[in-house]
Amino acid sequence: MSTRTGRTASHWGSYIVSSTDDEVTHVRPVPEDLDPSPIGQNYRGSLQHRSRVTRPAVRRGWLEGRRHGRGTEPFVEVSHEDAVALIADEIDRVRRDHGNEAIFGGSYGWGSAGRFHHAQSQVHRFLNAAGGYTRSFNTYSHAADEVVLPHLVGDREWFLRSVPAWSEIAEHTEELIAFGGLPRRSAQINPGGVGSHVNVLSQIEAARAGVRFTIVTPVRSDTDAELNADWIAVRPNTDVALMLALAHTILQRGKADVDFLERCCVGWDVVQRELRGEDDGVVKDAAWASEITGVPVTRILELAERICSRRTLVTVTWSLQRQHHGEQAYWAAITLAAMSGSMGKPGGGFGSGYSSMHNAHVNDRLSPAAALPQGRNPVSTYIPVARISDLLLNPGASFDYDGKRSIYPDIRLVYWIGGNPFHHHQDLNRMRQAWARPDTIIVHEPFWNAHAKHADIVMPVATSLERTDFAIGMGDRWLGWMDRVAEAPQGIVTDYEIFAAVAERLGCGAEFTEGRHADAWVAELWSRSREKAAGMGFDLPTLGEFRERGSVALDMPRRVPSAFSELRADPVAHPLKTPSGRLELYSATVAGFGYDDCPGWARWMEPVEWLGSPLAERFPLHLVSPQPDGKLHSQFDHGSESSSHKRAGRAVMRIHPHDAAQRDISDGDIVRLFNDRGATLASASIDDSMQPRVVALPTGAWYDPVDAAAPQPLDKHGNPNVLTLDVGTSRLAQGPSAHTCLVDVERYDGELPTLTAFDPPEFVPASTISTTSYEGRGQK
Ligand SMILES: Nc1nc2c(c(=O)[nH]1)N[C@H]1C(S)=C(S)[C@@H](COP(=O)(O)OP(=O)(O)OC[C@H]3O[C@@H](n4cnc5c(=O)[nH]c(N)nc54)[C@H](O)[C@@H]3O)O[C@H]1N2
Ligand SMILES: Nc1nc2c(c(=O)[nH]1)N[C@H]1C(S)=C(S)[C@@H](COP(=O)(O)OP(=O)(O)OC[C@H]3O[C@@H](n4cnc5c(=O)[nH]c(N)nc54)[C@H](O)[C@@H]3O)O[C@H]1N2
Ligand SMILES: [Mo]
Repeated sequence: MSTRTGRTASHWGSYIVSSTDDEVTHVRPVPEDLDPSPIGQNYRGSLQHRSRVTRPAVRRGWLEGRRHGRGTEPFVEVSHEDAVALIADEIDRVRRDHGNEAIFGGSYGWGSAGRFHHAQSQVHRFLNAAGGYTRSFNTYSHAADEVVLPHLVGDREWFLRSVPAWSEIAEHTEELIAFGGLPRRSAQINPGGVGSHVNVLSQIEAARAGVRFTIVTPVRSDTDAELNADWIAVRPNTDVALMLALAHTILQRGKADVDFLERCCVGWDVVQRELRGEDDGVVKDAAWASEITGVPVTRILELAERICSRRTLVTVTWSLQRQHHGEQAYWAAITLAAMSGSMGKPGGGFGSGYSSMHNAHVNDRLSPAAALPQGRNPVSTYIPVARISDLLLNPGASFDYDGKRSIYPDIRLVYWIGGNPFHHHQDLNRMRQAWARPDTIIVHEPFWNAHAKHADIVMPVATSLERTDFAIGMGDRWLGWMDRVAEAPQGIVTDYEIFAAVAERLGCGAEFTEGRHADAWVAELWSRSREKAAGMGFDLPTLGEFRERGSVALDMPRRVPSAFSELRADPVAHPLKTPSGRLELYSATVAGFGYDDCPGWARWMEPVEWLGSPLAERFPLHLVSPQPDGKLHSQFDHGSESSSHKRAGRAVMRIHPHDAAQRDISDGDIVRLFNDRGATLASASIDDSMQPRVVALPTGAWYDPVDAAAPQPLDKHGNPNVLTLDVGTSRLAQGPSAHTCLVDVERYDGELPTLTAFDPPEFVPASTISTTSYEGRGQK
């Protein structure tokens, strides 16, 4: 029996992990973590779980030369060497016959923490060495805001860093109005790692210091109870109407901050015309918004009064822009903040993502981290990240994006590591059709999730617990060492080692590895990080000392003056990086694009689906699909913490008692959620913290179809993305619209199908392959 104890770091925190015979037995938070996340408990028993991919596997039909059959056919296990040869030869065939733009390497996903073994860095460096690939832009997290904010404020990164931090809020803010709430579960996560969780503690301190919190969301529990927040229940996807009515009320009462609006902004005239309805004949007053949002007129008037008479911070969660016309939520919130009188004053104005990610506005430190160099991608074709199904379904079609018009290339090969599109993408039944199009799909995965099961070539990989690395979370104070706390099962190597072998066969091995083994790269990146820190005037320990100590606190605060306080003080001396130098409440650039779904100023436009649309007669409930409590996305869904948030093995859907009673649904019943796009089973939780006619089903349950060959199979496990809508936020950003989705729910009285999400696929021996043998294909 061999036991080991060491440190690891993850997107959800750092832990001391013990293993016996290479399986995790104990997980303890590191001592410096003030509010550790239970998500780390998922590691226990996960490494040798039956869902582990243990050998390279190739879909039988692919070996027989067929494209169709993904997700339904058995796999043939092959040797590592044979798999490497199949991958290299297929990449070579595609780039020779179709050019490198026929390779999609956009490969979105969070992967694991660790500077060197970062999956996206690895795949992009590898594909660049192999001649390039079609890439993806922006994120699922905040694509719409990434594209729209630069038009309003110029430098988005700088602007988001300069919004009030929690310490400033505690001192100066009187009213914090949080559209989308401040869900405490989301703040467990920070990309690249988090040494100590302090976000929710900072929120509570602000509440104790007297900040009054108001959350505007369809889910009352979207906040820590200690904040004592007022709840304004809003119909999903209607926040813009509410914001405009608040703005209209402020305008009517003569309380708009005309000085700031006229000196520091452009477009105040357009905003007034919009609010007064001078062009469309619709006055955006409280009565108008009450009809749309379901918020009583008196509450709108009262909230408007507080906003313009007290030091107010208006915040929006990222979820508000993960919906149809998501650009407008940010635009309207900034417009409201600009009118409030608090913009550019301590603790006031606008900010986003306060609880969407741990370090948002609690930690903002400079990073000394050196990144793995990516090389150069000579291919220029791209997609906005959430247009993946459109790309595969419509080669040659044109699409709009931020003022440009581009063409979807014809993708023959998809190479995806460190992400799970069967987790993250909307309308999975549509995506499965798209998935049937390319010649070849190659995936590296530690576990047999749906992404692996729908691939042609699956390479098993070591998890972050089975390799050595170091983590530096975005903005974080702590640098964390990552020990190899277990050995990967026999024959399983890291992404890096797989790419090194494939690159070798493709003739670009030296370019990819530069002659270094993985651990030599870790040492190299650490020494480059030390140099970088030294250049900034900070000392980092040697690699040996770092490993010994396990973590290092590095205080390199990034001091950014408030974008808007400088602007307010002197807009000529401190212009924003916009065409006008001012805050563009009206953007001539965006207006000039001529998009009917994204005009050049904040506007309420009905989303394609919402509780006010005709479709609500057939599907009367709005589905929101928030982030899951017990895990990050789909990662370690087989773990104990994730399982503890399920019932009868299914994800839990929350529903208001009234909606449940109407449908004869009792707490704990298995229910079927459905619409025209698909259907899934979940366990019903009757919960009066839900707004009536809204149901919430978290993301993350591994997609588990009853009959994978059917066009619209029932998902057994509670994955909301079989129901969600796959349209761009608008022609401007083309972001995902996950939170725009109508459904209905019924009690499921049928026989409960057995869960197979965590079972490996069927394997058949290589001898059963007809036509082309895999040896033949591999040597082609
Ligand atoms: N309906 C709905 N859908 C959503 C959202 C929503 O709000 N509603 N939110 C969206 C958002 S914001 C995001 S960011 C996405 C997240 O979507 P993803 O980032 O795609 O989700 P993850 O589950 O984190 O995927 C990571 C995958 O990488 C694997 N992995 C981990 N480490 C490694 C490694 O070192 N090497 C390799 N090869 N693989 C590794 C894991 O096993 C897992 O399968 O989901 C989006 N989808
Ligand atoms: N535990 C955990 N934390 C996570 C993640 C995870 O997977 N697990 N993922 C991380 C990632 S990648 C991201 S991008 C962030 C995302 O962070 P967010 O976008 O902030 O998180 P969500 O859970 O998608 O949405 C937050 C809340 O918005 C509300 N909401 C939905 N639609 C509307 C609407 O139209 N109007 C209003 N007013 N409210 C609405 C929902 O009730 C939901 O609870 O979370 C991060 N944190
Ligand atoms: Mo995200």
